[in-house]
Amino acid sequence: MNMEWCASLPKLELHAHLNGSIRDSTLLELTKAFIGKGVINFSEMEHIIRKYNRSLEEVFKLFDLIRILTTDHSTVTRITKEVIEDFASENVVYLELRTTPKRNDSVEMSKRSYVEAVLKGLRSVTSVDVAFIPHCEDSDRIFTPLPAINGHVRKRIFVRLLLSIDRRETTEAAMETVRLALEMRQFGVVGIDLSGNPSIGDWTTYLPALKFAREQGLCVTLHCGEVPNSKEIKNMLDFRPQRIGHACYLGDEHWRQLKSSKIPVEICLTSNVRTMTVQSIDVHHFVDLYKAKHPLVLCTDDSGVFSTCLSKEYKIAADSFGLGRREMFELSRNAVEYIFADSRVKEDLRKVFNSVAKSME
Ligand code: 6MZ
Repeated sequence: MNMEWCASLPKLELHAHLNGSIRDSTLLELTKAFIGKGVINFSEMEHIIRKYNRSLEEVFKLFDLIRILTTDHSTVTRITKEVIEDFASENVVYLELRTTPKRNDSVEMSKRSYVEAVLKGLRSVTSVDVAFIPHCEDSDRIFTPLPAINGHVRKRIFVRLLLSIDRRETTEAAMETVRLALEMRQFGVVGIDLSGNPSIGDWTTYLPALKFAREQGLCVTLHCGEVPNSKEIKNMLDFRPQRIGHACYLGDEHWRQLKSSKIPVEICLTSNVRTMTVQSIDVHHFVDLYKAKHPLVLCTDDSGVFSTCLSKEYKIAADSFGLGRREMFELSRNAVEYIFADSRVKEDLRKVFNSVAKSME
């Protein structure tokens, strides 16, 4: 599949972690700024950043290092801005960006001020139009091309936020994140994600917070089956989240349950192959789910950490599974139905795809 075509296709990104999506150049620049402070070892950090295949455990070590580099408000704002620009530049028309609100007393950061720094990042994007405040979008605006300036049509992107609960947190900390998400709904927070090192913690710790989120009308997505843990996978599917991410270590019984539940799956091909949670791309469960017409969406997970982008994930899927342009277009279009934003946004996105479909005829 032609990479240019994959890049030009309108796409939706529903599984992207902010701190996993930092540009390599920014990460190295931030690392250099820490040289001599005795906090990190630059050559070790550079080696880890440039390493290709990493086990899941190594990936989480890298996240701990990244966390050290991105602990102040201005860096959070900067990386948010860059991540939005990068997704928009490859024609992502809707992005659900997830991030774990963090408290850092040394820089007077609370979970709330962390999210405010993310929002500042969204507001500071100038190279593309960013629509992130619900009910503020003019429904005609998003798909009607603006007049070209110097031959360039301004790109537009819808952005919504998911607040992540890290599996290292306590029940109370998870509750605080959910309460924050509820307060921040007016600024485009639409849901809660459970993520973090899947070998750590027991997900029932977060169940009270996840149930509360759902009762209050927030959508929930869970990292499910990144490691073999049959009981947890079953319990997560029983919970019936609005979406799940990964779904790598599901047994026959889980597959049956998943398929009958129709819970959409966020598929992260490169991430799964690089962290060896699937043996190789040709045995990836995408094929089984796709053939079963199960709701699924291609995502990057951590475009920075895994040196990928959404267009590349589409190309990999097309090349690995023998899908043509029509199938890839429909795959992208179907994702509209699985977003957490409201029906107005869905309607606008359907129009985007309808107008592109017409131009393809
Ligand atoms: C589980 C993951 C992840 O939240 O600091 N994260 N959790 N599985 C994965 N697959 C490889 N990739 C990223 O972004 C980084 C955080 O997202 C979660 C981890 O908790 C990581 O620390 P934020 O913006």
